[in-house]
Amino acid sequence: MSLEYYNRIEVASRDEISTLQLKRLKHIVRHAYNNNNFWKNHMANADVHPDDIKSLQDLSKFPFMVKNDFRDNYPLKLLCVDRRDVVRLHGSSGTTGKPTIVAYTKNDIKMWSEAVARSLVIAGVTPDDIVQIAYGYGLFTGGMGAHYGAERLGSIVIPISGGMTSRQIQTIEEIKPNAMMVTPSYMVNIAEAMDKKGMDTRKTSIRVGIFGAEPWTNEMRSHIEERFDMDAVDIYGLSEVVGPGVAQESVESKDGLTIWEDLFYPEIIDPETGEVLPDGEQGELVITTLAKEAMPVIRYRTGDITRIIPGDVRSMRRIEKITARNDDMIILRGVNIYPSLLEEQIMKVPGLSSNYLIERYRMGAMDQLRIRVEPVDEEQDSSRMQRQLTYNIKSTIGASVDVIIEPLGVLPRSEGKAKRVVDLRRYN
Ligand code: DLL
Repeated sequence: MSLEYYNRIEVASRDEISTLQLKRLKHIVRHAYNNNNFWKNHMANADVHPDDIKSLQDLSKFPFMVKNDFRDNYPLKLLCVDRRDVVRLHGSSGTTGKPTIVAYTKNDIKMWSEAVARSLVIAGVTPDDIVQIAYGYGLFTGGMGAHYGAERLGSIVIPISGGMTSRQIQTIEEIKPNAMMVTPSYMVNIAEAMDKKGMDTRKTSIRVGIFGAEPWTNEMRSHIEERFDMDAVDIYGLSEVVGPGVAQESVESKDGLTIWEDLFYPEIIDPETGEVLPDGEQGELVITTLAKEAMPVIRYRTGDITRIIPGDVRSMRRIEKITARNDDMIILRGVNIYPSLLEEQIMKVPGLSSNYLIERYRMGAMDQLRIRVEPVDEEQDSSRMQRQLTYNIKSTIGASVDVIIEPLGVLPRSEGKAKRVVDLRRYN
């Protein structure tokens, strides 16, 4: 354990951590029940009461909370504190219907900033570093969340936000950041723009990239690390819980993300039955906030698929890298396909870039899948890459998909969360 910690609890004994978790859990469940009607009814309907929490395991008797509970209680009906104590709102734009809003007290912002500061420490960032934050600022939690955490750590923050790619590059060139916080897809976009300008991406000052807000594979990690000659680590979070910084991969192991268990209590459930699964088994991540005042969540179903694994650089447990969500699985003629499995195969074909788009469409009564992908440059042999990718997908995933090698520059470039899957079925 060579990394210095931010807060002593990160390296405390397991006993000490669980004692603190239980104390906080009792408090948060009572806080929600006493101060908000949604929570009172939610618990009453499931026939449970705050007094039922005698051990951490008792949490499994409590009902789940889902994203729709946020939509149904939009904007502020989930508030568990006086409105005067709220200092900030964030939210998601809501691709389907109503947006969601989350609220924070001063203490919530402090807690969240600490979670991000801890995350930066295990990512290898120090107070002496300059951190360029290219997550979007605004209602999205990425920019402001990263910002407050990096400031809390004492680094120099460049709040550049997402977009303005040439300004990003100029800043990298002239202000020489040591760390970059950005979505992995936007980092690839920045690399491409630097190539176009004839700049050497391997010669920047950036030592580490803290990438998240969207799924990305280990193949993508190798690609980015190679391209920039830097370390690429994973940061996880979600707005309903707090934003970025719920869990973070360490630069030492790059193998699973330490979850800040004194603040966020993780469970893994079977998504079909709701049953809690033991550590090590794969299922849906469910989170209970242990220290959030304004809008605590109790057993929030994240939709993200992972497993819990033991701690390494900290006493706190880790979650495995999240490469799939419950709702992004594509079932193609009986074969289950996650977009990340396709990304893995694309990145393994020499000559293909990470600019790809998966299109679902219908031919007759049959669902079909098409992968459109660009080569790294015009020198590549398209028919070789087309054959190789089609064959690899068929032999590893077992599905027949159409592969189209596109000319350079036709696919959309990401400046934030990349949209990798497009559903065209209603147009066919
Ligand atoms: O994306 C918060 C965030 C900002 C995390 C910046 C990391 C960095 P939402 O917009 O609410 O919040 O989206 C949350 O994004 O449930 C996951 O499905 C996905 N996600 C976030 N981080 C990762 C990651 C922010 N590291 C949803 N790997 C989550 C895979 C991720 N998926």
